[in-house]
Amino acid sequence: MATYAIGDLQGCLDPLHVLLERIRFDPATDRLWFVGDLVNRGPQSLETLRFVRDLGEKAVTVLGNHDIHLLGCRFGARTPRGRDTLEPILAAEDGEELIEWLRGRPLLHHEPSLDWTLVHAGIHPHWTLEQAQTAARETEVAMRTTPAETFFGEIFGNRSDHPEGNPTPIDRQRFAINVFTRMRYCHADGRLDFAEKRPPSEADPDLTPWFALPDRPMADRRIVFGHWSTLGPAKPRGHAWGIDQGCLWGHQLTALRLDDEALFAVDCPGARTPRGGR
Ligand SMILES: [Mn+2]
Repeated sequence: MATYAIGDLQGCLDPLHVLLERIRFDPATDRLWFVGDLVNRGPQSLETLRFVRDLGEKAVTVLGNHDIHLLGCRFGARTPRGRDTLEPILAAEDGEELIEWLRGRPLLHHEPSLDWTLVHAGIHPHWTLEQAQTAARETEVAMRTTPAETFFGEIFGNRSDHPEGNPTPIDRQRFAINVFTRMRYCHADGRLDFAEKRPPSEADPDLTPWFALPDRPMADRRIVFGHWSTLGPAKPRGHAWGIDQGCLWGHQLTALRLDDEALFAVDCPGARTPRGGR
């Protein structure tokens, strides 16, 4: 029995099938953890969503920014953009079931027996595991129980960018979503940056990758994340593994076996050409 974390799919289902063959995935005993961004930009968003949903308890998925964008589009808070490939989901006969399933996914998953934590983008460098879990649970409950038009009407945007200074529950929840699904770099005081997407070697020197800020309470805990296809090779940075290897962009789809940190990768045909960086 093994648990594999799988990188960002973004609607690329064929490479996932090739990867599952490569790791000889056995649904009877193995488990899959998806880092989120199941949908958007790639060619098979609807089919990917159905496939992962149908894995049931054999899979864990956390929400990514593209998944939240899809929910925002469904509930009237966002408009699909030019390169989006979300229309087939919104138009599908089972679209509502898929949307409700997605809306029930967590922002953070922690498995004590493995001592691994799964998130899409990262965990705020000031947070302990317990603080991160509290922020995630509060936001997940609000996402499921607040009227969807209200919740998704409020949670987008950059205005919650610091762990302090979020006076209301919705400000805290917007900050949590920005941390768990969008963060790459932070300022020295822990404030989030939303603009820089380049690799650390080329980035604004005033910015630090979230996992490299000093005195991070979770520095010795194992975290697996996606979202950052320009970060460089899949490897542990501290104990944080970034495994988005840019499947959508014609690079690779990766699986990290959490039990022994063995890495598996398959080449991807490339659904999109980068425009101004990934
Ligand atoms: Mn992402």
